[in-house]
Amino acid sequence: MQSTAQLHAQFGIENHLTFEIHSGGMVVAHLNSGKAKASVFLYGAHIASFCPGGEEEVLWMSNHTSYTEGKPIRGGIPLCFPWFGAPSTETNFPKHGFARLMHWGVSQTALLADGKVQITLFLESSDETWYFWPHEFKAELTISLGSDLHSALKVINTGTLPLRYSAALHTYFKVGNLNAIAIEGLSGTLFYTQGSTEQHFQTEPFLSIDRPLDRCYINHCQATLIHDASMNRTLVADKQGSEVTVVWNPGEATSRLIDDIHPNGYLEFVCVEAANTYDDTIDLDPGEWHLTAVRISVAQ
Ligand code: TA6
Repeated sequence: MQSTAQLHAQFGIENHLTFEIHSGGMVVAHLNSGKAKASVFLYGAHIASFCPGGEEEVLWMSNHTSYTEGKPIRGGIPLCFPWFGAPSTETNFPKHGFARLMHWGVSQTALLADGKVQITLFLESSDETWYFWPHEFKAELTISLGSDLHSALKVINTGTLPLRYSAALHTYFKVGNLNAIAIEGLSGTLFYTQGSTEQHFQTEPFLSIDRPLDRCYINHCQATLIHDASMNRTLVADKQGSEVTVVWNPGEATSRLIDDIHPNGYLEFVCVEAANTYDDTIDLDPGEWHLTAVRISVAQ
């Protein structure tokens, strides 16, 4: 692992990109495009903050997340790879894959001609990943920050055999009051409820969340808009390379059982996730790659 001094020397960009050690001991990169700020932990390639100029924070972070290795960070954008949900092999393997529990390296940073600040983090197959998943791969997360935040996960099959994976950019959007939001963009779409194989169809133009919800919308490629009346703003998640959108909020009872969600924290977020799962699980032949991306913005 590189020290923050080494990272600064090799990848720092004056006034735009700095590295520091977070109070929990993890390295965090701070991006500033002049139009927005964002932070990403190298542990898990975990985006923890996105704040467009003049706006409040867009991503929710739990006050109770521990920032300790071996435990996923709660909030922001956890990166689920190479499986989404429960492991299909060993039941003691981590839920949502191992990528969010590993240190990622930095491979490049740039200040682009259009003023965007970019950082690419990477994770490659190693003895540690082979223990969980016997495949040769390289995963890269490229974050580009202008006035919006673009996050793109590229997975490359670097081996000689085919591989299959599922993934998600598991975004926790910060909302003023869960009960006062209306989610647009899911109407006319089939969905599964977590743990069930029964399909449902959403007819309502807007989804309100007045109960625990864990849905996987399938064949869904369009943008999702979160209208938040209490914060007087609309958040937009527009994605590429993902045909499943997961919408999740645990509700009060389940959230009380999740030790790293602070009391009543469930009222402050909704997860809208760009996923590759169900029929959109990704198969890669040797040398092939796939990109899953989401652009997050505040509607003007
Ligand atoms: O994406 C929804 C989901 O799979 C839910 O079922 C819920 O468990 C959530 O992810 C959070 O998972 P985590 O492992 O981060 O607690």
